[in-house]
Amino acid sequence: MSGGPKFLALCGGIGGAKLALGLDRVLAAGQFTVVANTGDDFIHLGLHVSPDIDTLLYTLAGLDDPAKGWGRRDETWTFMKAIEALGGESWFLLGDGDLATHVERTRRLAAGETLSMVTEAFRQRLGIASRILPMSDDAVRTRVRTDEGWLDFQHYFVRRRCEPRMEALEFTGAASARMAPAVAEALADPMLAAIIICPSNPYLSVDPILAVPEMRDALAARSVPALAVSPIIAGQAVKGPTAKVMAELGLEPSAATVARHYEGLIDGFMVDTRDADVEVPTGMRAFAAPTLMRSLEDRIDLARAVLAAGAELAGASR
Ligand code: FO1
Repeated sequence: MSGGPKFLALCGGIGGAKLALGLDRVLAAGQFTVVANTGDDFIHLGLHVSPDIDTLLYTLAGLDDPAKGWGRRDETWTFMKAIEALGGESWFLLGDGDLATHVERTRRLAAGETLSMVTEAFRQRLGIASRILPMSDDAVRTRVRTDEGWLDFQHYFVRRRCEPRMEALEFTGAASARMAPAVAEALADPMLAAIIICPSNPYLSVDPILAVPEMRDALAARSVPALAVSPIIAGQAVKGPTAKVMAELGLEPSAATVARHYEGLIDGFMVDTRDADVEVPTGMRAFAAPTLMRSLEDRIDLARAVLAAGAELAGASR
């Protein structure tokens, strides 16, 4: 375990996990903790599925499927084919290896473990150096109001492929949810040097984390620099529906809009070099670096740029 400075990241799934991997690779064991969105969690086929936690587990363990961005690489689909043949629900794809994660998580939760305990056990078994924590052990569920009515998150995102027009978002259970105990400890750690908001969807993936009152309060009252990385590059989302969601919510899909969204919660905003002229709210500093992460080197380079920006912000506030 390192006695050096510590870093905490807030993260959704695919896009955010790329930066989390870069940070995991450049920081020593014990220096990096990543807090995962659990608003996407749901019970499917009787199993507790935690998509963003699993994307982080698989990505940091080198088990991820880089093509899909979710699930495991070299996956087989015997279970899916069998359940389809029986007329069961087959819209949400659970690979055979991935299925083991959900079965074992569900068993442990039923035996009384918290989601934090289960995630920690999996992290250790998979040999991951950085800590992965759910934002809360209480159930927070993202729901989407659309022109077809209210939809649970995975029904909107996967079953309906984000096609219905989004009108509003709700994070059921967030108002009374407590942040996970280890998240509180990590935030109170005197060695904490910076908080990083990964380039995840601000509305679908980061807002559920910030909807937990203690999380938002901790960020608003931070005593270390916080910085976010824009998931929007030159008005476009790298992957996923961020730009579509922003347009439907009446927001201009731009890095500047994301910066305004995090006003009061961050001190620094990292944009792609193409957006280097971004306008950020007063009191926030903009940084620019190549943020498109295609290779492991890109992930590591961005992680280093983010850490350097955090150090600059800390230096400036001293
Ligand atoms: N995303 C899809 O687009 N289609 C799927 O069938 C699907 C299955 C799936 C299974 C396990 C898992 O952990 C994630 C899965 N995802 C799937 C991804 C996921 O639901 C979303 O990308 C996230 O919730 C958004 O961060």
